[in-house]
Amino acid sequence: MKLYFTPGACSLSPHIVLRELGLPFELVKVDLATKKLADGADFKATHPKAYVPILQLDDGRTISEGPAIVQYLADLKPDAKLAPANGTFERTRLQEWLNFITAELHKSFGNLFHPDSIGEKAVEYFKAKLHARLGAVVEPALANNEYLLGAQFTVADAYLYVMLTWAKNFKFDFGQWPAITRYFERIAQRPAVLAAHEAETLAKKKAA
Ligand SMILES: N[C@@H](CCC(=O)N[C@@H](CS)C(=O)NCC(=O)O)C(=O)O
Repeated sequence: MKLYFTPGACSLSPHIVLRELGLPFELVKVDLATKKLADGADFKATHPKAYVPILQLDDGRTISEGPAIVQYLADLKPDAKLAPANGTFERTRLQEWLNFITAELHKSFGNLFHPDSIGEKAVEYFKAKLHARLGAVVEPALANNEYLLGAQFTVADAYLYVMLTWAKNFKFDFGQWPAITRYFERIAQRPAVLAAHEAETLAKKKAA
């Protein structure tokens, strides 16, 4: 499998999941500004969406959309329990979280990466929205739970963790969220997460 990724982007979520599962994979770096791969190839030829993450299977088929990719990966190794079994209530709960993260957090954070295009008012609007979602939804969900679904780390935690790395970079005040702080620190120490960060830092340093 190949994971098309950009260092520090939302593709870090499936990257972590691949490492958690111990699956063999190749990282292919994408320059999102030029939509080019490191060898100069056009990323649009891999997938018309031309955004990361894209997972390419060994038979050439591609999967886009982070929440779909991580569930596909988790189902390859059900014993690792990164996703509850399909058809169960718990699986629906996982999908509820994945959809919340993608629609309510990811897309609002996405806007913050383009302050010049959206303007100061919109930046303040999306920051306030994110603070509200994190404070009112995520913090209470983690107050008595190690992970979003309880005691088990799942693909939703890998995705939320990436959102929290962005919150850190945008200097959100974690002091107001003790449960989120403990959660973030716990996940940051997982060997798969450390290895993914190391690989992405290395890739970032390499010339495009
Ligand atoms: N709906 C997609 C969104 C992915 C996305 O927003 N990717 C960003 C990086 S975090 C990207 O590639 N942006 C470049 C672009 O939109 O052209 C998903 O959930 O996977």
